[in-house]
Amino acid sequence: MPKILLALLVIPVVAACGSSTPVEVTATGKTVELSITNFVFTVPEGVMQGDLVQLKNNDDVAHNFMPLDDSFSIDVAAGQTADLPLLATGTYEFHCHIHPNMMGTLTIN
Ligand SMILES: [Cu+2]
Repeated sequence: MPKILLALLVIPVVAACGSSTPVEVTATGKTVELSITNFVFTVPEGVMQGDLVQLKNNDDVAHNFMPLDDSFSIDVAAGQTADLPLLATGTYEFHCHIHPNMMGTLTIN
C-alpha cells in the first residue's frame, strides 16, 4: 500500500485502560517491530500513537499477543509477522494467550 494512502487511513481502535469508548487513531505510516524470540517478547520503545506495531515471531511455534484485559487477540504463526490494531496512547500489559508466562508491557506515547 502506498505510504500516502496509509497515512490517510483512520481506523477505530481499542481504547486503553478499560475504557469502552473506541477512539480513532490516524496512522503515522511508521512501523515498529515487536519481536518474539525463544519465548521472549522484545518490546519497542518510543512508540507513538498511530505507529503500526508489527509482531514478528522468530520462533518455530505459534505465539499470540493479548492485552490482559482481553480486549483483542492477535495470533502470529511460526516464522510469520502480524499487525496489531492501531492503539491509543496508554500502557498495555499483555501476554501470549498460548503461553501465559510470556508477558510484556507496551507503552504508546
Ligand atoms: Cu507464545
